[in-house]
Amino acid sequence: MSSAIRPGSLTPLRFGRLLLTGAAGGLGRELRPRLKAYCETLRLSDIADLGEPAPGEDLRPARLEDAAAIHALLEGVDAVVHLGGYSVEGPWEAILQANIVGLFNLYEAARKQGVRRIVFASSNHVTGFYRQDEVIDSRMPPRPDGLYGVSKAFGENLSRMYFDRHGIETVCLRIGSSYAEPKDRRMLATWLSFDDLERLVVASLTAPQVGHTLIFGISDNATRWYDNRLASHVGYRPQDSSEAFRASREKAQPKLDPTDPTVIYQGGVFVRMGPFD
Ligand code: 15L
Repeated sequence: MSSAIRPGSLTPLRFGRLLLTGAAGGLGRELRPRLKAYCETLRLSDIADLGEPAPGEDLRPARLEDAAAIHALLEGVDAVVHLGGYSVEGPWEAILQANIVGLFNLYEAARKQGVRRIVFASSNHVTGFYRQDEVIDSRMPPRPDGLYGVSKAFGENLSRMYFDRHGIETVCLRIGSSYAEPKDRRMLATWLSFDDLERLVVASLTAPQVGHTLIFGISDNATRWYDNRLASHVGYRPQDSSEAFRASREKAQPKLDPTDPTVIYQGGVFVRMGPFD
């Protein structure tokens, strides 16, 4: 990891070349302009259109299931923010290729190319079958709420193995609901503002030692389902809260059915999604 001060800037350069996958997705588009301040070159990859490169950007379209392409993608990279993959519940084959085969390809490429730090977009759906009246931390066993959650639990285990066997550090972000605003009452607990997303990713990239860490990606919300005390070494300090939206979201959803599984469990509607008809 090279460190230098960009001439005329107070922002210290932390990386020569930083790779952001899934750069054309919702969160990728938010992070793309924000991560530029932390590297000399920001390499961007996705299967969707990445538009035109801005100064300091290196566009590299690639399919995660293409091992040779992913090997080349990681050449010369100092660290990876991996948002790429299938990001919701869906058909098993699509999830298998992007989130299982694709993640193996990414970690094999990291091992062979000498990449030593990865920030992996996991999800709250790894633990979606815990109840909304429970507070969980990273010691609790996974309780994935669907095939997407299972694939993210696989990613957390794969990255754990690559740390234990090969010393590649990973912070697994169990991202809640990262949008401009919380969309419903459930998101009063799961919301992650875009500014806090940036804080979380940068802390995960720059913390001196992370080993293999699981951290819940949430803002400083009053409704607490997640306890991040075991990840305090990451140094993530959220500054936003969903409280500002409570009145409007509770007004929009005044009554919740306490027998509805999407109200009982933290995964919300994901607990009844998936190809299980
Ligand atoms: C996720 O992991 C999804 O990627 C995102 O689109 C939201 O559905 C989020 O979970 C959520 O639980 O709100």
